[in-house]
Amino acid sequence: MRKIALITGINGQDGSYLTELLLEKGYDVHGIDRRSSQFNRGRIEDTRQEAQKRGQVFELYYGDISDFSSICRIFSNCKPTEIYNFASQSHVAISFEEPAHTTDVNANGVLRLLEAMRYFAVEGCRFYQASTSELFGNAPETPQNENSPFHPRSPYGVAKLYAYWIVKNYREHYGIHACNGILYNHESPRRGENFVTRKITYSLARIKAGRQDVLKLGNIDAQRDWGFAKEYIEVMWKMLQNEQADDYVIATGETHTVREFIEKASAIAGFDIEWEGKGVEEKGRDKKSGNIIVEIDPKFYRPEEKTILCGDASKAKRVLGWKPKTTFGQLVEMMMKADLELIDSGK
Ligand code: NAP
Ligand code: F7E
Repeated sequence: MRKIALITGINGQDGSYLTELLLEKGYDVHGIDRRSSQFNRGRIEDTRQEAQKRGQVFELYYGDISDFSSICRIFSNCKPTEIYNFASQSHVAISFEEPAHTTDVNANGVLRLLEAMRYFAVEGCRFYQASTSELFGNAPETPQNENSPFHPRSPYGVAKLYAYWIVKNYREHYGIHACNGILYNHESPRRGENFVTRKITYSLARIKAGRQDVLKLGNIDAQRDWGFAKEYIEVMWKMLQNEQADDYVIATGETHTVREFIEKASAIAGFDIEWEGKGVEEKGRDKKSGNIIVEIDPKFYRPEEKTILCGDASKAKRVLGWKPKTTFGQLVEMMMKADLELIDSGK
């Protein structure tokens, strides 16, 4: 049978890596492209041109998962055999600024996709939902696994919790092959510039080039379980190939602080950082130049993050044979070097 994938959020970090993987595997790829005032296909445009040269199917459709009519039109046009839902207002801090929009896209959007699937998708079509460690929020235990209690702490986490349950319900009630990938933070040189890892590497590269003075951050003692996005994509595909649909925690099992990320990245960028002061007054000074390059700005603080979000991915290892390979140090180096090159190239 021809494999036809539909990817929502195809222009995002994960959508772009999954597109490459599925084209390599010989899939026809269709993607939902949300209209914006500027051309926003930067992460996938080269791949699209190359796929078209090879004669592979790679189609984009304007649509939005808050618009049921657009979903129905796209489903009936491309008749997917696998659907990967990445479309989301994906920024946790911004979900406090746009709670209703976040809920409409991240919760109701998933319901719309599942409903459209019942009526327009081909028999046996499979569904992947981009779920998140933010479901755990203030969970009482670390590390978290598939059985840990949920306690989301943001409009983003609450909306994703609805999505998690509706996916599970459609699986149990209608027998749809639908999986929740409960993914911890995953990063890459393609990460959006307002997530903390990319904000650090992009800003340090700009400071190095004399195009920015200071990097302003919130809580630099916050800890995260950071993996490499390209490796996390592979396991999403594996989930949909497995006969039994299920939910999986995907993580490295290690946490690091934002501070550690800054220290490693700044060393690669050629800075020699030392910390002075405490709390909001803390600053990072480059010993070589004497310049302050990191400052704290309470604007970027989040509501208290008590629990250490760290995942136990042993079920994915046991059932799907997946484990992460890229270390924290390699991830920081890859991202820092990519941004130094990007800024250097003047693009
Ligand atoms: P991302 O780079 O922010 O991509 C999100 C994509 O969703 C973008 O292409 C965006 O379109 C699209 N989108 C937003 N609202 C939409 C709407 N109403 N209709 C259609 N498309 C819409 O996020 P990512 O890092 O690739 O993450 C992919 C998914 O995994 C997201 O659902 C995220 O919540 C979830 N997740 C991510 C992580 C992580 O660490 N990366 C961890 C756990 C879960 P534009 O390009 O037009 O903005
Ligand atoms: O924050 C701290 C902040 O915005 C990471 C999304 O992909 O992963 C991501 O959500 C940490 C937090 O990612 C700044 O307080 C300090 O503790 O990079 P982030 P996130 O909120 O963990 C989850 C799994 C998802 O599902 C989401 O879609 O860094 N932090 N200072 C900062 N964070 C940001 N953004 N900016 C700062 O200045």
